Amino acid sequence: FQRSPLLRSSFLLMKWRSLRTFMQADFHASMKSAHKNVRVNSNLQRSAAGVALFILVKYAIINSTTERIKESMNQDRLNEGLKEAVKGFEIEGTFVECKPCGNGHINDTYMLTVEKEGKQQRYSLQHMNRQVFKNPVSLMQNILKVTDYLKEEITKRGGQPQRETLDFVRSKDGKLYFIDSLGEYWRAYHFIEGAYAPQENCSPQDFYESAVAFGRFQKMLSGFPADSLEETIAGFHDTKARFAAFEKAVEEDCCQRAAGVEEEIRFVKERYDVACVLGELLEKGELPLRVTHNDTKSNNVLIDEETGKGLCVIDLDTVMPGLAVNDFGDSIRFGASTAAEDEKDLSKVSCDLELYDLYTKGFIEGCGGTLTPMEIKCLPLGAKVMTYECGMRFLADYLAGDVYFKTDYPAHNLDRARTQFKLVADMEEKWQDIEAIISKYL
Ligand code: ADP
Ligand code: GN1
Ligand code: MG
Repeated sequence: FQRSPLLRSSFLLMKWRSLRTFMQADFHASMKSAHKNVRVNSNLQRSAAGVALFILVKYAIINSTTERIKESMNQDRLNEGLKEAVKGFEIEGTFVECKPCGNGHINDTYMLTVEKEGKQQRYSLQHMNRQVFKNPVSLMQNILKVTDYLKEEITKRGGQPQRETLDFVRSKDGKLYFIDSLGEYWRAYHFIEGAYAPQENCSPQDFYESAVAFGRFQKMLSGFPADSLEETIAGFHDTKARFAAFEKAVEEDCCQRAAGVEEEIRFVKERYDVACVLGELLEKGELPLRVTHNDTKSNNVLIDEETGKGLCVIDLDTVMPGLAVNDFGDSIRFGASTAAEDEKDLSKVSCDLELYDLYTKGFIEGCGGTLTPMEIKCLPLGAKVMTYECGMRFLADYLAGDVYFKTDYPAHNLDRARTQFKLVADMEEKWQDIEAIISKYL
């Protein structure tokens, strides 16, 4: 399969996706019944279990082969596009290397190095996910408007606009993006040197600095005309709409996975009020609509290696009108957890209140007085809603057959959903302590 393009394309024609979905559902169902069977103490049933296990092993082999073919086909396409994209931008110098960078769930990011006049220069090169971002052109225009505005604000504050916000490299035909021969969209930014993106297990100090940076980002954009931005993903943090999409995924149950996750489905459904609460406060005018980042994981901030301070907020695909409490909340969801987003051992997952406190302090400082008392009061709600929403999105994607988030194994989205629900439950238990933290800042 690896060597024969003919065999690979014929597999593609067989619609590998539906084949895989069918086999996965069948695989899980057979696994369950095989488990039940081996417990029964009759010879006949034992041999039936043997046959079932034999079929299972066969399915497993075909299943993983199909998965590998899918991955290698996608990888081949991506690599081809990458080669074209490297040549598609206004980048001078001789090619040195281009390697994957970061661990986002949506786009594919690379660090490109070229050499010019004996000096190495780096760029961040990104392949946009068209399934998720339906209109990459208006998305790129959003980012240009926001970064142009930020450059002015940074200059006014005496900062360094080239390092403190993203800076596009144009394509050879002067555009903000490059389209490869397969119609895939790519973009390039100047690489911000001497900085790093803190991951989920980062130091408390880096977490705090990320909070200051996201807060400052919010403050700097407080005068930006929100209505000039396109919505890059419709209803991105409309948790009520996410709930409806989740219910649809449960009803359709296209991979027959729902029966195995009844407890998780119940967890989501019992908390419909969590899905509605922020939308209602927004409608009543109790929370203001602002220009927000909407994807505030700590690895979307760069920390300056020399000063240790938050330098630049990156990953601007979802900058849109939104709620400040959601920006706060998404950071808490990711960074105040004691375990990774996909930790399998749920006993390791909880919400660390010291990190919670530290982030609250940094975010409020960074916002520099722009948050209303009601926004500060609602910060814990933002954390709970974002965690609940993210868990619901992971679970909906698991039920839909892993079509949105990148996954490394079949139950990856389910593992992610479970950590989020564990965090929500933990926040509920610690609610009084969390409110005590917030009251210090009111
Ligand atoms: P993703 O959608 O893959 O999360 P990001 O824009 O967050 O994409 O980039 C992924 C990682 O690449 C970041 O965490 C950061 O380490 C690095 N990175 C991206 N752009 C730049 C840049 N302009 N300068 C320096 N590092 C960058
Ligand atoms: C995605 O692309 P990345 O990894 O920064 C997702 C976020 C989720 C996050 C969960 C556009 O972010 O909304 O919170 O995964 N981004 C999009 O880790 O859907
Ligand atoms: Mg990112």
